[in-house]
Amino acid sequence: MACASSSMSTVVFNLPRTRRYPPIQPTRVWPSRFRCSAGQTGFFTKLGRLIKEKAKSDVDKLFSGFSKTRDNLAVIDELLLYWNLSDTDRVLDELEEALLVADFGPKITIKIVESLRDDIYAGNLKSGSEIKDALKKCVLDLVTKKGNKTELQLGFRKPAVIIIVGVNGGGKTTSLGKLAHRLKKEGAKVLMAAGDTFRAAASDQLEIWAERTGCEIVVAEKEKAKASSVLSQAVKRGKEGGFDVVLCDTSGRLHTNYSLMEELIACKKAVSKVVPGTPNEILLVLDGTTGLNMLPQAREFNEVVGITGLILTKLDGSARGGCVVSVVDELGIPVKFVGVGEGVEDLQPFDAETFVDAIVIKGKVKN
Ligand SMILES: Nc1nc2c(ncn2[C@@H]2O[C@H](COP(=O)(O)OP(=O)(O)O)[C@@H](O)[C@H]2O)c(=O)[nH]1
Ligand SMILES: [Mg+2]
Repeated sequence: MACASSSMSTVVFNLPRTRRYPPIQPTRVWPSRFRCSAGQTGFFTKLGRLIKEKAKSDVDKLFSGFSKTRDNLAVIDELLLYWNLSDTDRVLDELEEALLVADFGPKITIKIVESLRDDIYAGNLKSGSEIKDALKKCVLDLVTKKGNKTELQLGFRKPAVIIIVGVNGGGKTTSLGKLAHRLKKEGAKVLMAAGDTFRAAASDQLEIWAERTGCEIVVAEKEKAKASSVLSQAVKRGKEGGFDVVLCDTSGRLHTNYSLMEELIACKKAVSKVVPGTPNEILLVLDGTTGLNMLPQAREFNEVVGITGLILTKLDGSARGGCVVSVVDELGIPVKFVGVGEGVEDLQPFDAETFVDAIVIKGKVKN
């Protein structure tokens, strides 16, 4: 096992971990013309785009992931099926309630309902199905207007660095593992960095994901190592070992804990010293089951470290999928992935149109 001391005498890293992890399934080999080498800009752009395109072809997962939210909104179809002009106010009141229950939030809900009311009374919407289409368009506009950069932006230098941040238990480590799987499937060479040095079990959990996905991992040998040192060593290893992407896990932290939030700034600086321009992405993991309660923490994380994208997890267990719309509208940060289960395939690239279909498609409104 090759060992290297970090600049801190107390911390020893395994570089690289010599255990060989069998991949859970054969990885697809990237055609050689797409192969990444430093300075070749096309690879990362294609990687981001390809991962995003999969979202359109893999809609079933997204549909089942949002089934609880869709069930919540199914009442809209019933309402619109029997809509007529004299019934408008009652129907819109009920629509308002359905949107609030699905956690669209009061601001967005009022925006949507009032826009529909104006269009109905102006004579622009004349049937239930026209109202439903207008509703879908309204939601789509809201998610795309402020958050349209849903593809991973990995820059052009190798390795690209992604840091995953968020509160405890939100799904950071799990999402990192699933993301590694996606990137590997597209032919990227992925290194994991166990930057959650707070809990002893945290790096063990990430090691299991390394094993499942066939990735190499950098861990601190001693407990309570500085996260910034671990990440810095990992990015060095990534650079020397010809890795395409380094995925950095971090400890869960409350957005109200100032010193822990400062640690994230140190992590950011540490990786940018090794590869200028990194981290390319700082992805904030938000637990979808908390609905709109996630907004204050997202704001704080964004102010301290500058979040480039969101991963909304556990949407499979939540009927509050409408919060996606409010989060994007309030923060102006794109949702890049959604977690729809605990399996390795259960991280879906976020696609706005598929999302809107997944939450409000149910049945056809005829009139
Ligand atoms: N149902 C479901 N569970 C998830 C999802 N993402 C994570 N989890 C579970 O949430 C729990 C906490 O996840 P973990 O990755 O350890 O959170 P961390 O503390 O932020 O690193 C674990 O039991 C995960 O399996 C998801 O998208 N759906
Ligand atoms: Mg974790």
